[in-house]
Amino acid sequence: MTLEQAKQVAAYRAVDEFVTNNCIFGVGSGSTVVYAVQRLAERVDVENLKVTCVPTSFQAKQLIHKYNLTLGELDTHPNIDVTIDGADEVDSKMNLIKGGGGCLLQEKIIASCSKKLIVIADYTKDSVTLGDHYKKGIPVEVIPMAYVPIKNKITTLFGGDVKLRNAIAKAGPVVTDNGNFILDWLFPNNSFDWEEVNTIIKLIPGVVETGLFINMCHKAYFGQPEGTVSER
Ligand code: ABF
Repeated sequence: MTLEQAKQVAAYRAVDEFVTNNCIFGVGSGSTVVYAVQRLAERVDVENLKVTCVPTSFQAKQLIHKYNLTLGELDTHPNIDVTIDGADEVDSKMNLIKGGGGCLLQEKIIASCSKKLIVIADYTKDSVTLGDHYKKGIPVEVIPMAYVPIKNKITTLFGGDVKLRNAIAKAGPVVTDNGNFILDWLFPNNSFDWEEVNTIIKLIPGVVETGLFINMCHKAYFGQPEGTVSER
């Protein structure tokens, strides 16, 4: 089984368990979520479900349109029943690193408005501690004019290295859906209290959001190499 198939089985399981008629559904971002939206579209078609989809990114909004699903927004649907989203890493305490795809701010806003956040991922995202497998660090979305002082403050406070994320095949930094930059903090060890780290980084002026999702994830599904799905 390929990694793509592992993503697909996790996504299908989550949609089948958590999406119900008349629910308000938060649509995550990334490649695994594409399978969740495909499955949702099948179910809407076959079961005639009514589901309102609130996107976490421009990509998610495009997916909602592509599959002719009903688009909602927080202005009209501020209480979301369930959000299904990907992650870059999940630790044994259900702490998440998210934002490898650059959509962490809207993902966190939508997660914070959801009764349940369900993570879908392949088995490579399943870790005991953050950093076991994911080596690209913790994303931090920042106001562009402040990226250098924020970078310096994070390394002074916690060590490690902080890199401004650059766009692939294009000169210049990645610009998020919200017009901000992303810093990736390559943390020096995995013995941090992540809740404390998240609070401290968020208090630095110019930081908009971090990719640390603490105490937000209700359940995670990991597609396995042999085609099964493990859950936590
Ligand atoms: C989003 O997409 C992000 O928070 C995370 O960075 C990424 C996971 O992508 P994929 O499903 O492609 O691994 O959920």
